[in-house]
This record gives sequence, C-alpha cells and structure tokens, in this order.
Amino acid sequence: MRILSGIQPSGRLHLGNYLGMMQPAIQLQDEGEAYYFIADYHSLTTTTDPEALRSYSKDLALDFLACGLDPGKAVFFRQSDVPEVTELAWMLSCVTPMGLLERCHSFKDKTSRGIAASHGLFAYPVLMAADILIYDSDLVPVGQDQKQHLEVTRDIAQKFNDRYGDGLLKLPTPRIRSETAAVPGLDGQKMSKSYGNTIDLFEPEKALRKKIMRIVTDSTPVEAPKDPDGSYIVQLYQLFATAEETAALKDQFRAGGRGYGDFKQILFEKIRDHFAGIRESRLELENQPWKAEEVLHHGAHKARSVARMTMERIRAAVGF
Ligand code: AQP
Repeated sequence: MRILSGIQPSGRLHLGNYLGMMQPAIQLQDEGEAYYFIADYHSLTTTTDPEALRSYSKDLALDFLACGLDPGKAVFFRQSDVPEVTELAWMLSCVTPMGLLERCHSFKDKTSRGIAASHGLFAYPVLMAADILIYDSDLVPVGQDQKQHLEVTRDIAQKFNDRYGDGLLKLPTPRIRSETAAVPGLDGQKMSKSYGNTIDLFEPEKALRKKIMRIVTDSTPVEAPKDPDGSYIVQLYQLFATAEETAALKDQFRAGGRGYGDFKQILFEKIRDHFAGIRESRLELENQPWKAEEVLHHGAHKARSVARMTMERIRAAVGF
C-alpha cells in the first residue's frame, strides 16, 4: 500500500495540521510505503515572499522529523524537486471540466477572504490530483477540509482513464480521522493559518500560553456553572487528554466556582507537556540543519524516479 500526503510551507505548523494530517501520516508510515512532501508549488498560491517560503520550508522539514517522520520508513521530499508533477498537472487539466473546479469550496472561501483569485489558486485541486496520482497512491491521510479535493482527484483520474485507458491512474482513498477531522481554532472556526486563529506547535512557551488565553469564551461569571459541551477549551483539551481527564474537566465546568482563565491554564499545561519531547527533538534538529537537507535530498531522488516511471507510461498513453 502506498500512502501519500503533503503540507504547504505557508506558515507555522499548527495543531490542526498536526492532528489532522501529520500525526496520522506518521502513524501510517509503519503500514505501507509512505511518501510525504513539502508542498512548495502549492504555497505559491498564497506565499509571495521568497525568503518566507524558504524559511517555512526549512521549518516544515524540521517539524516533520521532530514529530517522528522516520526517513528509514518514509520517502520525504520537496514537491518542487519533482517537476514532473507539473507536467502531469497540465495533462490532467486537459481532462478536467471547469465546472468541477468551480464547485470547489476552498477557492471560493479563500477568494472571499481577500486572497487573489489567480489561476494557480483556481487550479490548485488539479496540481493536488497530480501529486497523488503520480505516485500511484492508495491512501491519503488528510483533514476534513481536503475531502472535496480528494473527490475531485478521483473524478479527474476516472476521466483520464476513460479517455486514455482503463487502470492508467489509480483512484486513491482519503483517510480522515474523525476525532481530528476539523480541529477548532481560538475562535471555534476551523483552525487555519489564513483565519489567524491558530495555536502553533513550536511557539515559545510564553507565547503559547498567551495564545491559549485568547480562546473565545462566553461571559459566564466565575462562580456560575458552565456548559462544557460548547466550549472550545474542552474541544481542544479532549484531543490530548484521556476520557477520564476530559470527564473530570467537564465536571469542573458544571460545578461552577472556577473561571475560564483556570481552564485555559489547564489546557496550556496539557499541550505544553504533550509536546515537550517533540519540542526537545526539534531544538536538537535545529542545530544540525544538514540532517534535514540530507533526508530531503535522498527523498527527492527516490520520489523523482517513481514519478519519471509514471510519466513514461502517461506520456505514451496520451500520444507523445
Ligand atoms: N483545523 C484543521 N483540522 C484538521 N486538519 C487540518 N488541516 C489543516 N487545518 C486543519 C490539514 O492539514 C493538512 C495540511 O494542509 P495544508 O498544507 O493545505 O494547509 P491548509 O489546509 O492550507 O492549512 P490551513 O492552516 O488551513 O491553511 P489555509 O489558511 O491556507 O487554509 C491537510 O491535510 C489539512 O486537511
């Protein structure tokens, strides 16, 4: 089984990215041939500063390794080190109906928030399809927000196969872990870089605490009982706590007598402790930047050789 996933270097890694994609992907590296990549072509749709892009890419490589990506098990590479993927994207574009892309929520959502409506942003799902299809991927671990793009990938692959030959491209299956499919941000909307509501994994401790203190709550007074079910504090806490710990926190909400500040402090300590080991590994890796470069170099070589083989088959099929 081949597993594939990617993440854009368009900002700092946040809890949504980690729980929705990175952690499940890393767990899956034991179950098949894993291909994980830094989606730098994709991030050109939103990241316009070259220095920022370079720095985010470097950070993401360290993040992945610190979080447990094992280069002995997974092929880890930069998307732009496999330029064949852009050739496949063009070929896929030629079988993709405009209507299919026009229906994509992500484009409408991003342009409604002021991101320039470039052709790249519109055609993003086609490049994503190429990313997946060029490696004959079976399984794609992603968050809920990518479900529609996976459906588009399957539609495009089917159209390509209908035109050029059955079985040419493999139809992938998404793997969406229900508990972490849409991690809420500070304001309860989906945690997202472009909503400015993220909690970043590698934020310094003081900044992390400050962020958590900004989680939106209602104005119930300290002494009054509080509803745990609608609380974003509880929603985030349960992602890191045991069932018993979550039940105990909910009881404290219902009992009254404690303010939201206390509960935020409990959440802060939980997150801080949960990531203590990962943060330490990240610091060690920062001092050995060549390690990540080496891993990416080897990964690019392996990924590119697979992509080239696919493209030989595809180029012949379209009549080149
Ligand atoms: N809040 C989230 N909950 C669960 N999964 C999430 N993902 C992102 N946010 C959440 C998953 O992270 C992976 C990487 O996605 P990406 O590189 O496309 O980043 P993104 O979706 O663009 O992340 P953002 O922060 O949401 O960025 P913008 O602001 O650009 O939309 C994907 O698998 C995604 O599902």
